[in-house]
Amino acid sequence: MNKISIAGPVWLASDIHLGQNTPATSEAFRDFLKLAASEASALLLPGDIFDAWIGDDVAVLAPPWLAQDLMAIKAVAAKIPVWVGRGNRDFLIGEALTAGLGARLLPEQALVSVGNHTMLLSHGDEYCTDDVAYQQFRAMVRNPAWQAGFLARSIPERLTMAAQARGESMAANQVKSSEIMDVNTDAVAAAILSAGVSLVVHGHTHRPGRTVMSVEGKRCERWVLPDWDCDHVDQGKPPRGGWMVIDEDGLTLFDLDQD
Ligand code: LP5
Ligand code: MN
Repeated sequence: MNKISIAGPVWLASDIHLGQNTPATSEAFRDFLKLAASEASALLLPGDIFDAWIGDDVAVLAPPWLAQDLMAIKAVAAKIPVWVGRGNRDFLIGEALTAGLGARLLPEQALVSVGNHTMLLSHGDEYCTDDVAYQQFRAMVRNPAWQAGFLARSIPERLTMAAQARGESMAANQVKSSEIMDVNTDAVAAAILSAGVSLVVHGHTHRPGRTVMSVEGKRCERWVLPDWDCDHVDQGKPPRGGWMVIDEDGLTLFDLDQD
């Protein structure tokens, strides 16, 4: 297991889902990054920073919205260590991007120690084992041969395929039960036992908060990071998002409007 030891305060955020049609979310994220640069000693972004990442080559001739967000991440990485992780929508992030940002690539699963808190950190989609259709999709797109074939296509072709996949995913999610789209407790317990920890942190499920569980008689905690969306106020959805701070006081979740 990959181990990362960092002095606090460490800030974490995931599931921002940055894209060209969500300027308010991008702006809120850039404000967050500025705050992190001045208040955190390190920043961890464990997945789904982007709504869809089709390959690191898009960063070379990035459209303005993306260039602005990448520059903002780069500016933080010039001040504090930044780890960028892959989620189910940006699993194609590679070392070319992280190197360009002056950041580091977060391993799929990492043991992160901050002071006396040691946690198993990942995006979290691997725990959704009841979602068989998703796990099949995941196995397909994580296959190196599939990835090489996809990356060999032109950028416009990849953009079209990504939009199609997003559309199909959203349609599929409409008819899935809420339980299926949450983590499977046994999968989390197995990961806890295998990593030898009592603390798990992840994103992906968009159900922020803390769950206490017992694993072979040991009290364990699972913390979930929030997702972000500041662009659907017109549909009656207030701006949403937030992050976690880990310091000597332990783990704390902050909402966007609480800073
Ligand atoms: O992302 P979210 O939160 O809406 O739902 C996820 C799971 N869905 C996904 C799929 C991604 O959203 C797709 C975007 C990837 C963009 C990257 C670019 C690479 C392009 C890939 C081209 C093939 O991760 C969803 C889970 C949910 O989380 C909760 O855990 O349920 O899983 C699904 O929706 C899977 C579906 O049930 C089945 C697969 C649908 C995709 C089909 C792809 C068709 C590709 C056509 C290309 C021509
Ligand atoms: Mn996700």
